[in-house]
Amino acid sequence: MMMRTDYSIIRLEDYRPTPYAIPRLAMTFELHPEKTCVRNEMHIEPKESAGEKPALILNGEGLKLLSVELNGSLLLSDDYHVDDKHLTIPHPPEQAFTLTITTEINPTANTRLEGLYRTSNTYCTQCEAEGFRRITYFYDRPDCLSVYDVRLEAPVTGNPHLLSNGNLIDSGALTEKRDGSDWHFAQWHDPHPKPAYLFACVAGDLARIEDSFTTSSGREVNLHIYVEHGKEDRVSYAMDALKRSMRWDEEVYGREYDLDLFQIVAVSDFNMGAMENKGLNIFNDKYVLAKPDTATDTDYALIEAIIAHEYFHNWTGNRITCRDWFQLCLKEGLTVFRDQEFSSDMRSRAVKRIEDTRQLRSRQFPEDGGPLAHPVRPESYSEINNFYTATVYEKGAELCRMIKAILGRDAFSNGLDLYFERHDGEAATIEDFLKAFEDASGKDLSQFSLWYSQAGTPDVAVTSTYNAKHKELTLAVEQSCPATPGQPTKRAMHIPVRFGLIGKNGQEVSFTNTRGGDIDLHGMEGILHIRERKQSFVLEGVESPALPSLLRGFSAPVRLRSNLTDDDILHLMQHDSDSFNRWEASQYLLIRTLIRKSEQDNPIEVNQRDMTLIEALGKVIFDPQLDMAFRAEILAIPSETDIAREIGRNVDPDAIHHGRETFRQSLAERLQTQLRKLYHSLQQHGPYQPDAEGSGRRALRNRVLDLLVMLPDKSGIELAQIQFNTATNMTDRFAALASLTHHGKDAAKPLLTSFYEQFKDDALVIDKWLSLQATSPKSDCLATVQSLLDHPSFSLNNPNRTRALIGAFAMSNACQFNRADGKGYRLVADIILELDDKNPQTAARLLNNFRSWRVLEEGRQAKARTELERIATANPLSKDVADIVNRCLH
Ligand code: 0A1
Ligand code: ZN
Repeated sequence: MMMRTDYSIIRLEDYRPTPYAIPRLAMTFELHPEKTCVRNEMHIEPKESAGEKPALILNGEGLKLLSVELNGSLLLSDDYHVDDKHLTIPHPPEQAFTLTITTEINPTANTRLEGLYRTSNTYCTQCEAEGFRRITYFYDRPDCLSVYDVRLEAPVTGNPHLLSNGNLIDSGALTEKRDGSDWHFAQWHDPHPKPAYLFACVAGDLARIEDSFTTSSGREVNLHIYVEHGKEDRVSYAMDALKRSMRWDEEVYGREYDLDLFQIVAVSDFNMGAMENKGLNIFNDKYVLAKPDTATDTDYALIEAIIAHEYFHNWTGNRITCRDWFQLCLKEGLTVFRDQEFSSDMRSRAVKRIEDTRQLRSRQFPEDGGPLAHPVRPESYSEINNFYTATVYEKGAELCRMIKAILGRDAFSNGLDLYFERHDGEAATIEDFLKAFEDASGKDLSQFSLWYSQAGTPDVAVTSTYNAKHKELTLAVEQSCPATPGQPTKRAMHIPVRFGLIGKNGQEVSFTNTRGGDIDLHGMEGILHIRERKQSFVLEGVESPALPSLLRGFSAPVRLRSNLTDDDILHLMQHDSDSFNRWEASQYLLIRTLIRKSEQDNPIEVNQRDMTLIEALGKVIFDPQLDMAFRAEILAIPSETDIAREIGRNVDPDAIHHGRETFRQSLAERLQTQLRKLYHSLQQHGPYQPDAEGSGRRALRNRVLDLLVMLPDKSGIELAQIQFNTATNMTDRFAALASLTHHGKDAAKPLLTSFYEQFKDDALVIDKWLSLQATSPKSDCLATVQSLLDHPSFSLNNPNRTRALIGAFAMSNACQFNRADGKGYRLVADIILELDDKNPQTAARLLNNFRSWRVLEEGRQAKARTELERIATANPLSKDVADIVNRCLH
């Protein structure tokens, strides 16, 4: 098989600073849909004064070069050379100089959505990671920090708003008409030096919603959110989340906003979730727009988290940025950690931790266990866009959480303050970050730093034995980490395991002293600092036999095994004082049961073990003392992907689906009377509120409904129909429709039609409608998806539509994507190949869904391989897709 392997590899060890600095630049954009002219006047200084001056090599791609001027004089083409990726000046002046480059670009033809592009008649930019080089020639790398002056010029009609980073300095009409129309300009100045990836500009006709925020030191900041006209009534939640984020960062991290203006623009064509450009965040409109009848509770929670995430980047990412893209987790891991903490403070901490752990296990663990595994700080890449991954983001956040657990809250906070103090205005590294914590705490993090360089999910096995005579409990621990691409062997890591002891009576059991290893004690709890491959920790003064409740709050991103029996775990599920570990115990038992069901010829039979688990689940679900969101989490039975991951090899998705459905049916049948009662008792009174209490209640009620719909007597179907027709919010309407659709009920069809009719002009709601149909486990799903590709509401040109239909099918429909006949793979591969030329970043993201193909049974593996090879040999093929497919096949 011929595969393209001619893509260059960038390595961390090859990092070299640039020989020139560009401390400031002045850009002028003459905006035109097909021929935008960009004049870029750079002040350039050699870094070393003595000796022969090296060549100046600037990045640039897809640009039409109009002119190059040096200190105001036009350069002849002999004085520089240009290839498809660079502009080189072999002999630049020895002293500081001004280089002015004028280029022409075509925003309308830009379907990659990197650089300057058009979305719904608005000009918009996306420069992270390497989009700036599609606007002008520059040092397009994060360690080149510059002060930007930006002038935007455009026709008044169609572009009343001209936005860029920083503060608006001047604006007005241009005296002369151009092409017969009136033009105007806006001049922006951003005083904070920034790398090119944080540059942004927007021009268009949008609605502006205004508010303001007074910082803790008393400065007034104007807040502007721009959305498409007609969507003004969907901005209030995002604005409120922004103000809460600003306050929280002041109160918890002592970080104040640093400009007079903070702007957010919501656009409908965007490759990712949002972008933290300095003072001008650009968002996928999915993560800004919400009102109760179009957005679900999940949408609201995501909006809150992403608004916070982008805002928090102002300090962790913008004020202190990354030296190079290998350090991406420096900004992303830390900022995810901060947004997770913010959401925990806004909502239920325990439930947020459960959600984040679930997410980490379902998205990051498969990445870490498959062909795309890479360290949190990778050491090489061919396409950086492919490294915006769950490992860099979510595992990166876990590493920050572990640092906090190891240092303790105060030393962690001092360490961060020191990091801000030392590196404000700089492009930093992971070494800088860890050093700040070491210096602030006096602790040695050198072994801990392996978490940044070793890929793979460590395995921790714990054997607990109680010695009644000595009143001692011994925890014998063994750690290992599977091989990952390029890393056949691993060193022992520093793993913090938070734990407590639960006695036979369900009470917490104390311990007085410890031996054998480093253990921090906090009241009835402790943290084991596992550092060796094999190690025994002894807890002394344990008066009665006790069970260890291990890895509380998922204190380290590892797989834990122990010698606890199912009965022990059931005991923890019922009595653990740590609610996270009660949920964890339920998950463990459920997964074991569901694996067993998937292996049985007749999974319908309910044995004593199943009954015990069902009763224990019932006790939690029906316990009115417990938080409803927590009860809903217990009722969210592990997904088919979770079960497949635990099985790990020779996976048959149909058997998993069948086993899981039968167990859920048994659960519904055995608990039906109480479930019905619970459903009715959770009815909404009063107006919809997207807060923790309201969303917890709806989550619990809708999970109950989903079980009731499975009952053979059709009463659940009727409840779902009534709920759909009488719902006062999208959460309840959509949940009812989802249950009917996914259980293949005939009643779904007319409701799907009426839903479409009601919302057909609302693209974000239509995305839900597309996803719902694409995630049906029934065998007609493939044909439905195929026909939806031709539906007038679908377009492959829009990333949200593509993800809603094809992304959802590949990521969240284990049975149908992994159909035994291979037609699911073929459909997704066809789309990847069609999309590759238009939008390689989105195509490569879709391809990620093939990453676990080797855990499947042989027949499916062969079908998946055929499609991967078809993609690998396609010509031409983008670097983005080639990188992922080659790694998947190796
Ligand atoms: N830095 C942004 C997300 C982002 C990442 C990559 C992009 O293009 C490759 C675009 C946006 C964030 O973390 O929110
Ligand atoms: Zn981010």
